[in-house]
Amino acid sequence: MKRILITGALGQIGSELTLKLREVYGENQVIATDIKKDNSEAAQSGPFETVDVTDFNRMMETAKKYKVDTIMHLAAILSATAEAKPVFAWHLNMGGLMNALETARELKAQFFTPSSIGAFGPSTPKNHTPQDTIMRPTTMYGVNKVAGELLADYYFYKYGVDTRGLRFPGLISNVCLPGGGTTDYAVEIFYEAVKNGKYTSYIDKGTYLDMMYMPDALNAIIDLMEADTLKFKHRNSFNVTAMSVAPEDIAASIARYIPGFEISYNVDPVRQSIADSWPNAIDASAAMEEWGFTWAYDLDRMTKDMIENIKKKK
Ligand code: NAD
Ligand code: AKB
Repeated sequence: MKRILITGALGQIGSELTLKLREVYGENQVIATDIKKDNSEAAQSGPFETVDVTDFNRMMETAKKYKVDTIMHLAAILSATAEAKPVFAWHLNMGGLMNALETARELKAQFFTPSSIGAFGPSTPKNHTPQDTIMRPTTMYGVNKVAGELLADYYFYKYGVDTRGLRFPGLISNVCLPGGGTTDYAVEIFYEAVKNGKYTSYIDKGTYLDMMYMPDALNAIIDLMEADTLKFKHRNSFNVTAMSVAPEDIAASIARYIPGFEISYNVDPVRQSIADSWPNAIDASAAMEEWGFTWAYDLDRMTKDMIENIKKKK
């Protein structure tokens, strides 16, 4: 049975991943950590420790205390915040990752960290973006993600750490709101649709980006970590996606469930230029072939579920 330490466990992914892993492996097997503590279920439903990932000694002490054999490193700042604070982003995203990898090396733990479609850049092929392709991102977040993928590969080749990763698209969810990302609009739009029946998008119409619903993202993490490595040609990180959509596609899907829903645009130049530097639609065939990646939610199925869940919270 795995014993897993999660960093950044109270964020958009961690708040749901912690609960899912506790369901699968048992509540005491999953140690949630974050720089802050709150009243969320992830912080309350099993072991929780306050850990700042830039503090190596604290991370190591916590990992040893619970004798963990798996580290899932989520703590990071996302694309828009990283663009506003590039030096801080380097310090947190790269320093935190190095500390987490060193902890995994010393404890001989399996290791997961997410990369992102943000690892690609304007010279990357925009459509059917291959698994192995040009990666020259023009954002600090993208630079961190490419460097992170290479560093995780290095820890595998040099030290034999079982590192694995996914290049996530924008993740859409309804438990913890995202913060500081470029794709956050694709979550906000659902909350505003339920609350006000309209949404002003900071990303322009016609901007296609990959997206995925959180339940599919959580299953992808577990499937990847449980996968037999026999068929692996890659490790860090696999392209995964469930849909390629523009704001008007999400709006049209919402209008099927909330008649009269309206979208308007007030484009934020910073986040728009980040979005424009990312692919329209990535190719996830390596993940499908090497460990059986699959997904359940297309746009309409996700929209229905998002709206039902957000309405329940009202
Ligand atoms: P998030 O911003 O929602 O959560 C990050 C968490 O890290 C927060 O709970 C925050 O308190 C914590 N944190 C910040 N600084 C910390 C520190 N110094 N020490 C410990 N914890 C700290 O982020 P998320 O969306 O859950 O993303 C998690 C990972 O997944 C990141 O690496 C991100 O780049 C990646 N990712 C996310 C998405 C997405 O759409 N959410 C897409 C692609 C990749
Ligand atoms: C962001 O927009 O920064 C994230 C991501 C796609 O990595 N959601």
